[in-house]
Formats: sequence, structure tokens, C-alpha cells
Amino acid sequence: TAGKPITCKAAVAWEAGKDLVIEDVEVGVPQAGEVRIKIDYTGVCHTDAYMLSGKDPEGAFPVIAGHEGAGIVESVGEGVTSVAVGDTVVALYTPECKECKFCKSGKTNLCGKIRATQGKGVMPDGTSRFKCKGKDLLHFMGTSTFSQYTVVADISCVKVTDKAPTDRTCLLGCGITTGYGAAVISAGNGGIEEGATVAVFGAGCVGLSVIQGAVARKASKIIVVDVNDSKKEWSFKFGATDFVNPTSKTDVKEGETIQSKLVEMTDGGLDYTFDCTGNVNVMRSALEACHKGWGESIIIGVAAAGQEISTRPFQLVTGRRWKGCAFGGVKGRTQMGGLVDDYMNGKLKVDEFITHRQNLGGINQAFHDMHDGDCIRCVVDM
Ligand code: NAD
Ligand code: AHE
Ligand code: ZN
Repeated sequence: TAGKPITCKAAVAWEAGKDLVIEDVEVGVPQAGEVRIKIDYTGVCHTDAYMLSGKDPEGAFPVIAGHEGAGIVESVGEGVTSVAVGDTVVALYTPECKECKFCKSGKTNLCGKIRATQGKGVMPDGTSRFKCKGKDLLHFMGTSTFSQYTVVADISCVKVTDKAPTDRTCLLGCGITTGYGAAVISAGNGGIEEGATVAVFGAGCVGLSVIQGAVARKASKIIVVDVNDSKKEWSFKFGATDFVNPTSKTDVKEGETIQSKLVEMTDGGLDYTFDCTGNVNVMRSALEACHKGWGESIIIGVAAAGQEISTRPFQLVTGRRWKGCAFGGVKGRTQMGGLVDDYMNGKLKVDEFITHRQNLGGINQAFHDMHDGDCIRCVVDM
């Protein structure tokens, strides 16, 4: 098929707030520096739902969403040397070119090379590789994994061992890596230190992955804050030491706030807190639950267009720190192999996150399940 467009099935979002429609789409030939991937499996992340709802300022339609995918390289464009036909790859919504100011800074995993076109939903040359019913479809996050075949920039995928099952490693494309990396890379100066106290707000795939990272770093206390009581069992299963439901009158008494409760539980506040909800009020609580002088709060959740965070500047004057990270601070092409090895060696939980499975035709159900509260991750068999 190299050199020819491929017609395959994809879940197309024609407009915001509507169910996805399974359509026949034409996937163009990979151009210079591009890779065409046969997506085997994709996860469904909250960020897909967020963009599809119309709340993402960068969201545009019609589009093929999806950014948590793994599969096999079907063909490559001119000049591609980092992957070859037949390689098993994980898609990277945070690419890594290794040459731009960002990549060379040693300070961030964000890569600047294709960010502008990625944000506009097109390939680096400004055009789309997807066509349906005579119209161009937009790409999403440089990956568009809700298509049986997709085209990505070569810097937007990483080769991994073919021994690792893609119905698991697809989840390393976002949720698990994001939370785990936030805990072991982005927090503090190279991750949470042994003995530190940690609070995780929101125990979805991302929050549970933060717990996993905090456990790996031997945190002394890992308090989970979630409005859904069924997340208590999940949190303890991943190694949390405490669970607080901020809406429970027994957990947070009259006159207390979630932040005052946490400060009281930890002799003055936490060393690290993580927002894994995307709710700006939660982000404030997470910051204010930090210990005076050094406590650090890391924003991971994605908030809707127009939402802003606030707190008294005094919170920062008195030494609390507010920061955030994308993809857990993980450099995809450099560090993904290590995460896959950790998974294969039993050091990184991945299977435990998969609560639901669907075929491509059931992808809308995956989005409904996501909002139900007992779905951690749904893996879609493409
Ligand atoms: P999820 O929906 O599975 O989990 C969110 C959890 O937060 C749920 O358990 C929910 O009960 C809980 N929650 C909701 N409101 C709450 C509140 N007020 N207080 C306490 N808990 C509350 O979502 P997820 O897939 O784990 O993603 C979490 C967030 O992270 C989303 O906003 C997502 O868009 C974002 N995200 C960011 C990155 C990144 O790179 N920065 C990557 C992946 C996901
Ligand atoms: N486009 C949105 C923000 C969306 C966002 O923050 N995305 C995260 C990844 S979430 C993965 O599930 C991200 O990588 N951000 C860094 C980047 O460069 O996009 C908006 O508000 O404009
Ligand atoms: Zn995601």
C-alpha cells in the first residue's frame, strides 16, 4: 500500500457535542518526515471528551480525536529514519524533536517544533492527511488515534519493543505516563522525595498513576481526595494511605474546608499536591493544602476555556509553589522505552487501569462509561 491512500474506518466528530460517527475515511500517503501507523488499540482520555464537548479553545471540527494509541508502522515518508515499516510504536501527543530550544533546554519535555500546526489540527506542512465525503478532516493532538490508520510526524511516535502488547501500552500514550511522570519527574527537583507527604485530588487514571509514582518514591503519606466514594477502594489498591471525600460531612466537618482538613492531617500541610480533576476550585484547594515555606502543587487537570485559577498571593509569598506539567514531564522518544521495560518487568502497573473494552463501533459507549464513575480506562480495539 505504500505510496497509495488507504481507505479505512475512523470515528469522526463532525461537530461539537455530538456522538462520533464511524465513517470510511481516506488516509493520505505519509509525506517527508511523516509516518503512517496502523492503530491497533487506543485508550479514551478525558481530554478527548473535553475537546469533543467544544470546551477546548483549540478544538475545531470536523476532526478525528484520540491521542492514547499504539500500533504498527505501515509506511514512512521520505527521510524518516527513527522508525521503519513493521515497528511497534506508541503515538506521542507531546513530540520530541531533540533539536528545538525546548528539547535542548534540559528544562522541559515540551517540544516546539510542530506545536503551532498541531494546535491547528494539521500536519507540519499545514495540510490534512484525512478526507471523508470530499472534505478534509482535522487531526487532533498530532495523533488522531480514533482512526484505523493515522499519519503522524516522525517525532510524534516512538518505537517500543514488539514484545509489549499494544492493547496495554496504548495507555502509556497519555493517562498513566502523565500521572506517573508528574510524580517521579515533574514534582520538586526530579520527583517526589522519599518520606514526602502527598495529596492527590481526583482518582481517575491520572490520579491513580500519581499514586503509583508516589509509592515508587516511597512517600510517607498519600492522601486521596475524591468526591466519588467508590474511588477509596481504587486508591488503596494503588497504595494510598488515606481517603477523604470533600463532600462528606463526616470527613470534612462544619467550619472546616478540605484544605484546613488536610493541613490538620499533616501537621501544617503537604509537601506535594496534585490536581487531577481539571476543576479550578480544586486547584485552589490543592495549592492551599501545601505546607508553608516549601509545599508544591502540580496542576495536571485541563480546565475549560474561560476558567481561571486564583488564590491570595500571600499563599505564594509564604513559600508555596504552583506549577503544572503536560505528559508528566516525560520526553516521549527518550523515556518511553524505559516505561515499557518497567511495565514488562512488573514494576509499572498498566493492566490494572483497564476496566472496559470496546470495538471501534462501541466508541461512543466508551465516552458514556467514562462519565459513569466506575470506568478508569476503556481500551478500544480498532
Ligand atoms: P477522570 O475523570 O477519570 O478522573 C477525575 C477524577 O476526579 C474522578 O475520580 C472524579 O470523581 C474526581 N473529581 C471530580 N471532581 C472532583 C472534585 N471537585 N474534588 C475531588 N475529586 C473530583 O479523568 P482522568 O482521565 O484521570 O484525567 C484527569 C484530568 O487530567 C482531566 O482534566 C484530563 O483532561 C487531564 N489530563 C491532563 C494531562 C496533562 O498532560 N496535563 C494528561 C491527561 C489528562
Ligand atoms: N488545548 C487546550 C489545553 C489542552 C491541554 O492542556 N492539553 C495537555 C495534554 S492533556 C492530555 O490528555 C497538553 O499537552 N498541553 C500542552 C500543550 O502544548 O498542549 C487549551 O486550553 O488550549
Ligand atoms: Zn489524555
